Parts: sequence; structure tokens; C-alpha cells
Amino acid sequence: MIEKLDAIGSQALKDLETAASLDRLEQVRISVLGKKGALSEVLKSLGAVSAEERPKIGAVANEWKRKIDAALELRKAQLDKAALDVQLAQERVDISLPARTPHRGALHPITQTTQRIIQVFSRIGFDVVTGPEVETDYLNFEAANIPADHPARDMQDTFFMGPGVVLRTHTTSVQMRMMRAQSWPVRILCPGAVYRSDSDATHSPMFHQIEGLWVDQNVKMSDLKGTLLFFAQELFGADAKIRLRPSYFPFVEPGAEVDVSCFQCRTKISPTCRVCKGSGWLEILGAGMVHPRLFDVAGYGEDYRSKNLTGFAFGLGIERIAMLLYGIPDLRLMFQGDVRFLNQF
Ligand code: FA5
Repeated sequence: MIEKLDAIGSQALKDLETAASLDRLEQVRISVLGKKGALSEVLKSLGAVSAEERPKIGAVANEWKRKIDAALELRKAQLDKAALDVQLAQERVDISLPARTPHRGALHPITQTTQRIIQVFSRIGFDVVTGPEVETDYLNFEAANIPADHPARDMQDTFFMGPGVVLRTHTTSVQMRMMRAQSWPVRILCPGAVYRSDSDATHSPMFHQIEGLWVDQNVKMSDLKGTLLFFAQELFGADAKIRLRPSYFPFVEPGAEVDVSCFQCRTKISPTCRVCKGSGWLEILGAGMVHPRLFDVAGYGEDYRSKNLTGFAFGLGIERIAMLLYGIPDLRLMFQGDVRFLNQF
């Protein structure tokens, strides 16, 4: 029986050594060690052997089983490695091929402009706050001194969401929210999207504004002028000038439109300048001193009357500033998602 085991064992080792595939390896394993394999069959007949012989034969069988397992393991590792080598050779990457140029993204001009404006005002102590785009008619209009029958409502063609609810037409609504929610002093900057039924090369139904509000004791019109001059010079250059023209906004008194000197014309106004159309000035925002009625709505009325509480506010269109800063001729380009346009920023 020992001879038989030796014959099976050495044949198995030979077969394993020459097995050329994992399938063949498995076949050899089953034929020797499987339930009906040659080695197993011999072990099954062990019962017929004398008790004396049995441990010897058992030991020989176990030794062969160990050798065959080891040989199986070794050959499997060799075949696995060979298969991996073939796969690696097939999948070899040619690193000498020229690479595809990655597309570089950039922040949208509206985002860049917003960030630049926020940077300027945060240097003089303005905190950024935001509010909802779907707003009550009350906070968008009534609280800002624009009652339902007020002709000023026509200045901002409104999208109504339902009774008493609008898409905010300006960021002045955030001013009103903040003042009602907290006590003075207030020095805030409110950026965000606003909506009006309006569409042409310089007007979009959705656009962005930044509102500024400073409320404290003895805030004066000259503080407003100084703040806006600082802003204009930071954004458009140290030689920028501003001028205030009287204007009407129901939530300020007095109110003004603010122009910045044309940064294209610089020292001499050119009658053919495409930026300022020869006027030398560019309108950039609306501003004024907070209307006393707003202080009543905010609950600041008594301090306004007894503690000389005053304030200024201003509101600007971010697309308009971006158009000026980057020389963008049509506002609609900013909303079309055309990468040829966006790549330039
Ligand atoms: C206002 O919205 C006032 N709330 C601003 C203000 C705040 C004045 C505080 C005084 C005190 P106006 O309607 O002018 O003002 O809009 C402000 C700016 O938004 C405009 O100068 C313009 O640059 C921009 N704007 C207005 N309508 C559009 C539009 N449809 N598309 C793009 N920009 C617009």
C-alpha cells in the first residue's frame, strides 16, 4: 500500500509541476485529493490493514498530502504571477503619449465681483448677512415705506408667488429683516439674488444686488460719501471720483444716485468713449439716509427722536459692476453658461 501511495504521490507532483493552467491544477487536485481521488481511495481501504501497519501507512499518506498541498500552492502562485504578467503587458500605459489638457475652471464673474465688493466693505467693519429670496410683500415693500398703492411699486416690476408673498425685488428687504431682528448699531452688507419682470441687454429677470446699511448715532451724509468714495477707489482705482445726484427712493431721505468717474477716460473725457458714452460718469448705485419711517418699523423710532440715531443705506447691482470691471457688453452673457465666455475670467 505504501508503494501505491508513493506512486500516486510522485505522479501527482509531476502533474502539478507541468500543469499549464489553473484549470489543469484543479483537475489534478481533484483526481488525487478529491473525495474520489486516488489518495482518498487508498485511505478508505485502510480499514482492511492490520492495526500495526495502519499508523505507518497513515503517516506516509499524510506526508504525501502535505507535499501535494505545498506543490499545489507553489504552482498556483507561479501561474497567478504569469497571468498577472500577461495582463500587465497587455494593459501597459504608454506614458510618452501627450496628455489631454485639463479644463481649468474659474469663479463666475458675478461671484468674483461679489467677493471683491465684500472684501472692500469688510475692511471697514461691515458684516455679511443674507435673507430669503421668497419674501413677504410686507418686508419687501410696506416696511420699506412702499405701501400697496404707492406709485414707486411700478419702479420694480414684481413676480408674485401668492397673496402677500413675492420674489424679493431688492435686497432692501434684508435691511428691514435685520433691523427688526436686532438692535442698533448695525453695519451690514447683504448680497443676494433679486427678481424683477425685466429683460434686455442691461436688465435680467434674475440679477444680484448688494445692500449696505450703517445705523448708529450721528451717521451723516458725509459718512455715506466717504464710505462710497473709499469703495469706488478700492474697486476702480485710486484716482476714481464719485458724484451724488439727487434721486428718489421711498426708503431713504434724502436719496441719491451715485456715479463713479469713467475709469476708461481717466485724465481726459473722450467724447467717443464706449464705457461712459462721452459723459465721463458711470452710474453705479442708489443710496441715501435711512427714512425715519423705517426706524419706526424697526422699533428704533424713539432712539431716532431722542438719541440722534441716524443711518445710511445703499444698493448696487452686481452685474452692472461686473460689466464695468470686465468690459462685458451684454448682461445676458453672464447667464448663458457658455464656457467660451466663462473661460476668460
Ligand atoms: C434699488 O433696488 C434700491 N433698493 C437700491 C437702494 C438701496 C437705494 C438703499 C437707496 C438705498 P434700483 O431699482 O435702482 O434700486 O436697483 C439698484 C441697481 O440694481 C441698479 O443700479 C442696477 O444696477 C441694478 N438693476 C436694477 N434692475 C436690474 C435688472 N433687471 N437687471 C440687472 N440689474 C438691475
